[in-house]
Amino acid sequence: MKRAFYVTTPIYYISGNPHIGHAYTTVVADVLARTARTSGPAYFLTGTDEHGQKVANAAAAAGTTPQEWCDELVPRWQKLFATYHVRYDDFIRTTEPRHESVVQRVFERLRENGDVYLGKYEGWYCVNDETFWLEAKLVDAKCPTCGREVQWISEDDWFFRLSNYRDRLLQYYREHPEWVRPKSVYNEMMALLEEGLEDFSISRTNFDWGIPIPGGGGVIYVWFDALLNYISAIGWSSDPERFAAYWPASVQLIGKEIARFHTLIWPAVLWALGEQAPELVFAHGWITVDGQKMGKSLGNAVDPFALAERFGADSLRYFLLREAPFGSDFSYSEAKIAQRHNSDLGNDLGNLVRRSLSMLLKYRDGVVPPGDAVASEVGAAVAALPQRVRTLILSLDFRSALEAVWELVVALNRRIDDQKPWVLHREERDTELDALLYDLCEGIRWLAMLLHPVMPERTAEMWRQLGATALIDADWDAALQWGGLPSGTRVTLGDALFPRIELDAAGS
Ligand code: ME8
Repeated sequence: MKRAFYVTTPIYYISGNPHIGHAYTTVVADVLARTARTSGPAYFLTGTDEHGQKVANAAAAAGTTPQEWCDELVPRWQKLFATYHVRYDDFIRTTEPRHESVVQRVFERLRENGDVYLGKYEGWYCVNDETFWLEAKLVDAKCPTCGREVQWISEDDWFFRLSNYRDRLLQYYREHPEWVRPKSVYNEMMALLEEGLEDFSISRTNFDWGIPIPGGGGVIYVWFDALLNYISAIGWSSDPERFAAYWPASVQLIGKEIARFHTLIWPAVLWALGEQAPELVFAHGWITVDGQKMGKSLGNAVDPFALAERFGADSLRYFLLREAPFGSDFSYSEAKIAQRHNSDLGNDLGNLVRRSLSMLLKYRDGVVPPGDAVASEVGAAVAALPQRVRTLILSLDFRSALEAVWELVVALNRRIDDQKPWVLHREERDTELDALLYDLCEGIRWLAMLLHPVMPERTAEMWRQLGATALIDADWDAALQWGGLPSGTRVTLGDALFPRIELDAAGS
């Protein structure tokens, strides 16, 4: 079996409603998986993190059991992803037996080989982040990440021998300087490694909403449980052939606040199991509002459903990938979304499609004329574009990838302005007009395919208006040869692809 491009998102806590930050990481993973599929197999996993005190507290506050609470909330996440046209291959819930059995097996395996041992835990714990903190890391005696009160915990716990893996981690970081990106996060993790790593507790006895420790003695710490979703979903220990087709993951996407778990603890756990570390962990930046991370806890979360209704999910997907270099924080505002929508999508792309198809209807009854693929200058200029776009996307430089695609949008618009089809028509220069109209339609076909991973729904509409009958998500190398659109194809003009959104109404 050819090894698939395996991409994951964090699994989300279902302690409240999803917000646009959750859509962000998942959309990025979707774009990666869809792009990888243009040249081979891909597998995309997302899901929900359902155990732990935070979810148990949310359920208690709602007067329900944790399981009922989770069952009620999971569909909201699934609806969010459907609204944003996300096509995952698997959605894992940590309360599913297929996951729980793997976590227990891992625990037993590590207890047998001595990586897990019984000790006494005393220390500070933040329930909101489900994280233990050293006293020295607290800020004003509060959690350094979310600023909430921490609680003192003292109990007999099972520990994971993380300290044993420090040297191997250091060596791995030095030999693989690109395995954690962006560089700022790599450097931060390297600094933590140099300070030293302590063993950490992986069991809890003061509440019971979690996976039971085999043989009794409490439940497994939610983070230890959660990280294992990335391998339980693909058949670790139950389906070795399937597991080998996917692991190690190609890209694990996370927000930067959970880098410590994914780039220090996670590789060590994998090594303890005799497995490889993922190829890349990319810890992206935050969507911020007034300089603060958007989140449930700060009460500044934006409802992703309302947003999709207002701007269109595909415009938001485009905005999220185009607005800032991937990795950095970026501030969110409706005015900025409207600006991207109106300018890049409406004026550049939408108008190109509209102008081209209207001219084809006017001058050629909506039927694509024969072109001259060999002599086409645009065709020659864009021959290497698909490969370039794919490489940029798979190296997570979404912004540059979109800029590269826009070179084609700009080139086609410029050809209309320079060659003035209405003049060609008036002067009856039919061969030139045919060649131009053909290139415009073929260019639109290319744009629809190249932008399909980013805007799956709007590009499908472009495809429909173009009258294209082949598959829009076909292998790029085979389908993106200039001249691929058959002459004789009949186009139809539909509604505007990106109807203008007034800035005032969008809160500018
Ligand atoms: O941490 N900007 O779950 P979580 C960008 N269950 N991305 C954001 C964001 C923002 N303002 N807010 C959230 C957990 N995210 C654990 C993970 S994994 C084994 C367990 C995204 O519900 C981002 O990907 O708090 C972040 O890491 C994730 O949601 C956190 O989701």
